[in-house]
Amino acid sequence: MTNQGFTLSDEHKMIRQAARDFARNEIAPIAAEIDESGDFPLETIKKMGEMGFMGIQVPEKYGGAEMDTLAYVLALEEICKVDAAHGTIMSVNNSLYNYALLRFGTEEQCHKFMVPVAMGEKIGTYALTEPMSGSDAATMRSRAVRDGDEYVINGLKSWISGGPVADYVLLFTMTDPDKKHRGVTAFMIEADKPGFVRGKKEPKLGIRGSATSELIFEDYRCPVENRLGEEGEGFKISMTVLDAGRIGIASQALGIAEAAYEASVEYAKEREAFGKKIGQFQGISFKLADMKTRIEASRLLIYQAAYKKDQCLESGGRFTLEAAMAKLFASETAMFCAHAAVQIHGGMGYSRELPIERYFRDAKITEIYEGTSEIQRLVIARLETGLR
Ligand code: COS
Repeated sequence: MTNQGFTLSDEHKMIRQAARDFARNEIAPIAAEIDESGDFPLETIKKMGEMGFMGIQVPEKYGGAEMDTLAYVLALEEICKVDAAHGTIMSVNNSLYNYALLRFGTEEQCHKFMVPVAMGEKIGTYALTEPMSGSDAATMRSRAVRDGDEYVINGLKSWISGGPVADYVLLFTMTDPDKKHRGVTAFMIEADKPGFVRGKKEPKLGIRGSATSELIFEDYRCPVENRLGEEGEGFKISMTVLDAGRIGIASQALGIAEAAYEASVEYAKEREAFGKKIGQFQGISFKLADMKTRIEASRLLIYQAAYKKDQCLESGGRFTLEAAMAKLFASETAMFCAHAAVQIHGGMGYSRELPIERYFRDAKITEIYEGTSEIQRLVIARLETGLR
């Protein structure tokens, strides 16, 4: 959505087409391969950086494409339509990592930590979750203790996207456990420093190319100048940034849903049973109608959230509600469409010869990470009723 209502600008159409072409030419040939191997696609991510996809909203002075959130969601949707694993990497780097630096980083921090990530030369990631702290994000056990001009960090982070390869990590950890969520502080971590250890790589159902691992901190010494924001501001930073991340995940879900839908339409028009195209049976055609309707509803929620986010950049307000609604609806749509696509394709939907089963496996995570569907419902209901 832009000032021109539902019409996309030429710039928006251009980035969407560029992402579509890139996904078809560069990502499609390796999508099944990285799903099988679980290898992080460093080469294509570098090329995506060169295309401007790793810093879409980052100002040009920091090596980015300096476009708006709508441009970001349009490009991300196209990438995810072909491969959700590349989409996760793009989403984490753009809307969790870069956005945090843009909102809360100093000039020096932006130059040091954001420029190489926006250009696709380095990988950034976001580390909030711990083994005993997922939805209840404020209960983390990792600690940072101030020692002169440094903090000494110890603890374990889990389920970190890009953990096996990340060069920089936006880490949330406790500096004052007595203050609960107000005792969380954010730090920019450099992976090549002593005390940073990559832990076990997670064997996963889907988005397997976006490798995920634990990160272990063993007396890691972080200079004070690498603290993001003030002591105790970390929880708010983590939540503010997750609002942006949720718009990215919603777009990822939309891309997966569309891929599942388009394949299903083609199959319904080709495959015959009982002397008819299967799309002529209501059992199939009504599924297609429901898929299409939910996809378009998701798109509108995502565009609304993107628009609100850009408005908030100027006004300083929050887009928590819009982001949560977009993520909730789009992720459940992705699961609905992937489920229907497998059913429409029958045995072929279950076979690894087609990407349908991959869409099904990839869709599930969108209902879990960056806030489960249950957390999105909780956020929406709390904001609407004021009750807790
Ligand atoms: N933007 C800015 N600030 C926010 C915020 C947001 N979206 N959400 C909460 N806050 C602030 C609140 O305003 C409150 O501030 P004060 O310190 O001034 O009181 C503070 O954060 C604590 O908020 P709240 O009391 O609502 O925290 P809860 O512990 O009840 O938890 C939920 C809130 C459950 C919504 C939060 O923990 C959450 O989103 N959990 C899911 C985490 C997640 O998505 N994990 C995935 C990690 S990435 S894969």
